[in-house]
Amino acid sequence: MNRRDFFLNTGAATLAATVPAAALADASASGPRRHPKVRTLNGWTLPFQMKGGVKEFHLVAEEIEHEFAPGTRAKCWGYNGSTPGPTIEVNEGDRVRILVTNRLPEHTTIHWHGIDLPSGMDGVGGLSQPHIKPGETYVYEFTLRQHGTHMYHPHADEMVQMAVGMMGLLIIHPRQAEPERIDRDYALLLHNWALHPGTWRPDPSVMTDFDLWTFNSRVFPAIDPIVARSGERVRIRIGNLSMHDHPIHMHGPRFWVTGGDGGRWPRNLWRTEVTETVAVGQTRDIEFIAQAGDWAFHCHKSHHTMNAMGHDVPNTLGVDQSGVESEIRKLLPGYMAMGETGMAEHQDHTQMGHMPGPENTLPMMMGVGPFGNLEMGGMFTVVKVRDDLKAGDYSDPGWYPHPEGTVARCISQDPDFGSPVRREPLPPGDAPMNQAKPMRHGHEGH
Ligand SMILES: [Cu+2]
Repeated sequence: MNRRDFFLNTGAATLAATVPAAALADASASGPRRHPKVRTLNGWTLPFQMKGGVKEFHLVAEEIEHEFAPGTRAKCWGYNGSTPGPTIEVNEGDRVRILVTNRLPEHTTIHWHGIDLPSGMDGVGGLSQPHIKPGETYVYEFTLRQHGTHMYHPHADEMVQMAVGMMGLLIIHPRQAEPERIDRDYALLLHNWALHPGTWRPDPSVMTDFDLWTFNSRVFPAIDPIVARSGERVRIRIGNLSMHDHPIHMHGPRFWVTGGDGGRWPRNLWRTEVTETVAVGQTRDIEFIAQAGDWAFHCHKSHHTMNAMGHDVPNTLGVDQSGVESEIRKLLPGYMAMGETGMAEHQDHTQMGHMPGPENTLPMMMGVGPFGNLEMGGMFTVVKVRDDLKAGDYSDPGWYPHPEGTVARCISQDPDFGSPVRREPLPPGDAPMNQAKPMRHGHEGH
């Protein structure tokens, strides 16, 4: 049995012996807390005041200046100074009162997505309540009769207000302790933004072709890592209020899909997966036993791990542009022919300052790791698991120190190396591609 199977088969038993005592001792108003506090990547949790047995929260809908990553900011709308708004973390059985003050230039409401509540508290402007006009404060009050990963967002001029960042997470812990103890509980909200290159305000009219794809309104490498100690049980809660479905993929250990909008599923409904699609308007919880290493965690739609790029450019892959570049430069000074051998050179150019992009616009690819460029942006972060972390230590442990002999390495630089079995090439056809020059090996520079 290898290490991975060992953990998958005996994870719960292993953990029982390693439960950090600090997590058990943490007490809340409704008795001893058997779960760690949810950690919203790059985000925060809204404090409340206890008033006559009711947990009272106060959300403020307002315009904010938001940073997607150093180098790109925008005028967005959010709650209490941030997008996504602060996470509301409560317990099943709690009575909550949520004040909502509108400091936007137009009316709004808040819909408590997936919450079982009186119809008049559901927050659909015009249907279940009057709109909250600029300057007004409304109050919502209900008792939580469920648990799970939920969300909140406006239900008034929804297309605009969500496109510019108005959303947040609402997480309800179950009344009963969960049978498999969670050691670390992370949460993130998926979104997309049409922040066109050189502009400062997301464009709400875009339906599919977005510039930025975000975890909690941040793009890689400005997204916090997901940190854990080997053997810990980690939950990641993922909500999606974007315009696309996102197949969220994790490298390393397989995970179980253990719940979603409906709360934690009975164990016989759990699925072992390596990718789980989180559809628009859905939430999914995944759990895994942490395994030492640096593991990529990202949306598997490859355009969703890129930042701003043109989507209607001609395909230059395999096109020899050597004669064209100087001609185009007469019309477009600084034009750089790219893409003949692929797009990887893009990050080299932007990092060397050869290709300054439009103002307020991130390069398409970013992130530098211990072995070079990661060529990623958007919905990407790293699950960093170490053997020697303290319980509750969430600080970035740096890059993984791979044990000797466990890193893929170069053994030849000769393209004719060895005698791999290859299929016979197709006989020449009539297509004009066979008259074109063959693609050159390597990168000969510009
Ligand atoms: Cu995606």
